[in-house]
Amino acid sequence: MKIERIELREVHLQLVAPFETSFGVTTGRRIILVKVFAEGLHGWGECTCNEGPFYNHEATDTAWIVLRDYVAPGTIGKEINSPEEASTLTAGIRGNKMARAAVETAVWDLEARRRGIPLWQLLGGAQEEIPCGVSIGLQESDSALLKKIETELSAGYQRIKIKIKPGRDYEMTRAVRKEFPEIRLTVDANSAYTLQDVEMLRRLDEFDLMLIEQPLAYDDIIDHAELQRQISTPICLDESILSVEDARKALSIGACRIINIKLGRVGGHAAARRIETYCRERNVPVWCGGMLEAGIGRAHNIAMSTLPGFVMPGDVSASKRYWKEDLIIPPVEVTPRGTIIKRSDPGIGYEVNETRIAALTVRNEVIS
Ligand code: OSB
Ligand code: MG
Repeated sequence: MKIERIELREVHLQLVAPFETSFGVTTGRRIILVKVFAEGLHGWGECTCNEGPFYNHEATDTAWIVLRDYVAPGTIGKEINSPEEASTLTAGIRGNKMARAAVETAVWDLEARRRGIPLWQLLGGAQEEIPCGVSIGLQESDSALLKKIETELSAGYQRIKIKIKPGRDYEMTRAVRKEFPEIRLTVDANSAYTLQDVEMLRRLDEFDLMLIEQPLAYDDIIDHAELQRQISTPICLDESILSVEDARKALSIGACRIINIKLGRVGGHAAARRIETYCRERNVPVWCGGMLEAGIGRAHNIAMSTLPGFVMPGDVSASKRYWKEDLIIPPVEVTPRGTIIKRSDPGIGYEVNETRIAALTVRNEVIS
């Protein structure tokens, strides 16, 4: 197969509620969608970078340039025998994996549609139902947070993740644990701490957390290994893991015991599956992280989460938690037991609402 042309679109979508982390507040998304064309068919991908370079180095505007000037020209017109080869074509690009993953994941969707099978099947996914958790941003007050958690638990979600940052950590987590003594609970610091904070981080051991996500620097594994020696709560790395090589190194020095896999951060389905396999063979649990994706990115996350190594509830939740109306039909829905049931339609398994996408598009460009 040869990709003949790639269409980029930027769409603007308001979140139903602001989402606050240790690195900032997001009220609306500026999302790049990618549509790849070959053999009279097409596939869809979503670039999962944030608006600004605060989660990692990528941002909507820089990703647009990397996609337009490097990823798309490097992909178009080249013969590939499988979707795995899509990322080989752009392997010369350093970093910018979210931009590269947008095209890579679109090629997987296209290949699945070409074969008339669902993407999860093409990837080798097996799980029928995906266990779901929610990621809850920092709230105005502890009582607002407790209320939010109550709502998500009533919806059936199997695991609650709360965001922490210096000054909003020990006491807040204690309040949550006191109110909900039995729930599966995790915390995510998005790199807000250093080894100077080891005392507070060790006190979080009191709360029987499933894991603490990326407490230290976004590009670190050495200090995480030191921290893991000093706390009993399992460390889960997010920002630090960009490849299976990173996973191997982090696990070999004991920097984490669990890995969060995000399609964009690692460069697409092929890399995500390599990490999943590496971890599964070593009994290291993985789960699917989220980047406040709209429907196309969400559908790709669901397909990936059917792989057998995804044994912990992911940050893959219902469309309505994010958007008044999603970009796919039907929206992603979660069962009362806190699962998403995979779909059997070809490709990502959801219909892309092109009318709605057209209405929300602020710029588009076709590269051929
Ligand atoms: O660290 O997991 C993270 C959102 C944006 C950037 C980073 C993260 C997150 C989330 C939200 O936690 C997960 C989601 O609901 O999509
Ligand atoms: Mg995280």
